[in-house]
Amino acid sequence: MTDRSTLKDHLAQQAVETGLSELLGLIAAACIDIRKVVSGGALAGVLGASGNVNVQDEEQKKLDVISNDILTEQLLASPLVAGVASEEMDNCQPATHDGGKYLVLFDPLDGSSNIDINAPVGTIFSVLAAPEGDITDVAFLQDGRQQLAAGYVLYGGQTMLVLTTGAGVAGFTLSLDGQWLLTHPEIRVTPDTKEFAINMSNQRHWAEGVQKYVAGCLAGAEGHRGKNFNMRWVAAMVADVHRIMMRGGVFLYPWDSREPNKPGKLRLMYEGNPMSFLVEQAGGKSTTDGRNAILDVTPTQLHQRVPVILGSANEIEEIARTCGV
Ligand code: AFP
Repeated sequence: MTDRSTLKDHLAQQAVETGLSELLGLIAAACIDIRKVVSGGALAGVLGASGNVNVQDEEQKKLDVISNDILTEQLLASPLVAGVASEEMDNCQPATHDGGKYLVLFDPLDGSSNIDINAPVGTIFSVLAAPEGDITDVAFLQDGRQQLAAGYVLYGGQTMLVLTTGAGVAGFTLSLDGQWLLTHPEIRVTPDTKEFAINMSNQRHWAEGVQKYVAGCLAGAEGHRGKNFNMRWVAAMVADVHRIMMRGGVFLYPWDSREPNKPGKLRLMYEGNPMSFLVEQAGGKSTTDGRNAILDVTPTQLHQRVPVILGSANEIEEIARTCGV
């Protein structure tokens, strides 16, 4: 027996509307199914490439496809859902029934390069209100401030769901008997940090401001920051953001010059927006470049990319100052 609140209790206590609460329960349940398939690994024959590429020309892993199918099938079966969009699908999929109130966007398995090495992966999701009329890709092009809920599930040492409905951020741990139990009632991102996360192998491609910021961190106590920094990079945004939720830090996947017509690697609708909503609800900050908030970016395409800088509020302000804004 436990006296911890379940996900359902918590949403009821927060007075989340019944439909949204039910929908979040469905997403959380689908993620338990994804957890089971991920855990099967080589025994279940689910590791390795699927042989396909996605709309962004990235190789899909078998588990990307399986996770995408689980979420798509389970969500579209619900009368609450009007349509879904995924990092792994070219276009949105409208429901075949009428009357769904919600749109769900997801990166079904973030951190694909971690799958075959048994390192952390996760699912990221975002919920929007469905507009009147036919559901096409355009219906999903709502800015990040319109999100009704966002969250992620981290398939790590523990399986955790971290969720916001716009009134703070709560974390739930999946119990051995399959219940989401509230373990982190009020997650706050510490305002100060000595930890940064960036893929250093791209250093030569970054803009000058980011070069200067990271050089300041690397200079440590002898440099102008006057303190030593630690660096971490899991290559799964879910895990990097979770670390920031737990102990602060900053995460940067900034603009770089590799493909100047692509303004970043990460996807606005499946990564940038949901993670920014979570981080801001936990007291952190998020920006594309130090000046502009990710949540204010007007989406023009479902698979749009965006530079992402987020985490501890004071450190994001330091980045903004260093980047000259
Ligand atoms: P996938 O979306 O293909 O799983 O990639 C993961 C990711 O978008 C994000 O989760 C990581 O932070 C980032 O890519 C890692 O990128 P690098 O491979 O360039 O380090």
